[in-house]
Amino acid sequence: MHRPPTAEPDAAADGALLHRVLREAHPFRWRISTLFLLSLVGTPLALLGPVPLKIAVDSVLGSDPLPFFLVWLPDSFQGSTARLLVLAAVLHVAVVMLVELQLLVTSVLETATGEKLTLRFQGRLISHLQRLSFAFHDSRGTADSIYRIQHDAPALQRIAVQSLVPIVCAGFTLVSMVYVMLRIDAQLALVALAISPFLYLSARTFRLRFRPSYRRAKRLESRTLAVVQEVLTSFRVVKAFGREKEESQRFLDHSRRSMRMRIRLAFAEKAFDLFVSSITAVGTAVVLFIGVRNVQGGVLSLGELLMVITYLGQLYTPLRSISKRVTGLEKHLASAQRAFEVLDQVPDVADRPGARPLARARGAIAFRNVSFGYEEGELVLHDVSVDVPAGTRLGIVGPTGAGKTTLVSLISRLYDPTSGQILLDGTDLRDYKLDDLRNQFAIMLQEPVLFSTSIAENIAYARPGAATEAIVAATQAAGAHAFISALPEGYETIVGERGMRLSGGERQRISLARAFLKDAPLLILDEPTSSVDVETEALIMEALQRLMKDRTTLMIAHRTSTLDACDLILRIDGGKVELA
Ligand code: DUT
Ligand code: MG
Repeated sequence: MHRPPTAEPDAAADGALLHRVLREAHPFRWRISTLFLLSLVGTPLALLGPVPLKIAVDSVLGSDPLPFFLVWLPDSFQGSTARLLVLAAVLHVAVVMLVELQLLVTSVLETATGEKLTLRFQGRLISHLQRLSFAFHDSRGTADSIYRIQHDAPALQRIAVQSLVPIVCAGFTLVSMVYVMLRIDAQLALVALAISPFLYLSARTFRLRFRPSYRRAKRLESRTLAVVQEVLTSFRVVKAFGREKEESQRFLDHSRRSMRMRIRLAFAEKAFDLFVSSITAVGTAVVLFIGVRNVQGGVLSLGELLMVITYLGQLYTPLRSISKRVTGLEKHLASAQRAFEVLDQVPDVADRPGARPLARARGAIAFRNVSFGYEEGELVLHDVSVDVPAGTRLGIVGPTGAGKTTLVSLISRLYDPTSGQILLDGTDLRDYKLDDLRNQFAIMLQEPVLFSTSIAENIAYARPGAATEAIVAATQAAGAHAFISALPEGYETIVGERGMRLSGGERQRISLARAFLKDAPLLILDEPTSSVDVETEALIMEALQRLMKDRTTLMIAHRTSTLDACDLILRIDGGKVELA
């Protein structure tokens, strides 16, 4: 159900995709319009480019009058060739500087707009990914999501800013160049334009031929990233089993495949460029041929021919850039589509319309005929009905794999039941606002997860901005203060990625301190003492006795010593549940 669509999209889908990109770019429409206008200024600037040369050749060396747009100059200019030469020289420098200035401003605005657009889109992706279910992440894998955010999302700016603006501008330049050329020499202009159908056809062929390859290249690259991620996050296991060589090999195998694909595509792109340039070169050659004949025949002045040739370059530049960018668009559309696929995933667990707020729950939990399975047709829990009055300390026992963790995951809505309902204080969990609901729980996971920051910040994760005194108090209550204080840097010790610089038992106690700090009405403890010795267990249980006071507690445990603290024992076996 979470597989990306495998069918390759057609041209209509490309249109829809483009439309969607433009909708994302809508908040930036003013910046993009400004960018567009700025880029358009490039056209008249480009038209001015060959004018100094024409003045020098036709008016300084020859005796033609100045071009029409310079007729306002005083007559003293018209008469003196020396002054005209200076004019041509100054004009040249001025035009070059204007062109460069325009390029500078355009490129800064382009980068700023593009980056902001991407950032906003990446923000949307990451918040959406966080709303998606575990089921989605389990089936898709984190590396693929990372790839989509980091490498696919920027395609939006490549399309909306770096492709569409230049394509439209090039279109304008093209039209004005055609107009200018037609005015100078209609025959030459038509000859020059005769190549455009070839360009169009070749661009089309290229797009159709390579569209699937771009999409495949993206898939290959994201899979390679998945291998890297897997190897590095399971580094300990890899080392412990001495499999470094095989893992490197696995990475290289994947990498090599995407490398080959990239080389093939790079070759195809450059071959296409070569083809486009050859076509325009043929156009230029034909114009040169006819143009020289026209000069010889006295139809065209030498200056005009030079100007035509220069303009021809400027006519072909937008033509070439349009064909290249249109083909480049294919690569970016492939990425954009992958990024949009993330947004198209509907969160399994979401706020119902009209969900109600919840300040602090009393803590009565009731399961009503709850069944749940991770996969369709494979139920882990069958028709569970249990009442847990507020303030109960419920111990949960059962063989491994029975569904204990699953049961408590349902209570904090990490998953929703396949059928039946779970009530908190008499109301279906799904009728509460999700954020409010999750705030009611302090959860201590079976495998404590820490972030690669200081111990203090890890504890404060339960309540961002908590005062140091509160953190220390929670830590003392959790029986972790002693070992933390003994560390050289105390609470400021950086725990390493996923807390790897601490022992299992140390991590468990930090996680317990989090639960103390959170001070939530419901407490969920998944084997809180599984990684500690008997002595520490006694310490933690003593701390827990205090924490469990006046809270509804669900504690998964195996040892009877731990379960002694509970009022009620729930036994899970074979998906069935019974109170003992
Ligand atoms: N299961 C899945 N997908 C998951 C998690 C678990 O299919 O994401 C399966 C594995 C197992 C069953 O659900 O067959 C119950 O798993 P759970 O983690 O709830 O078992 P447990 O009672 O907590 O076992 P343990 O004592 O080993 O923690
Ligand atoms: Mg478990």
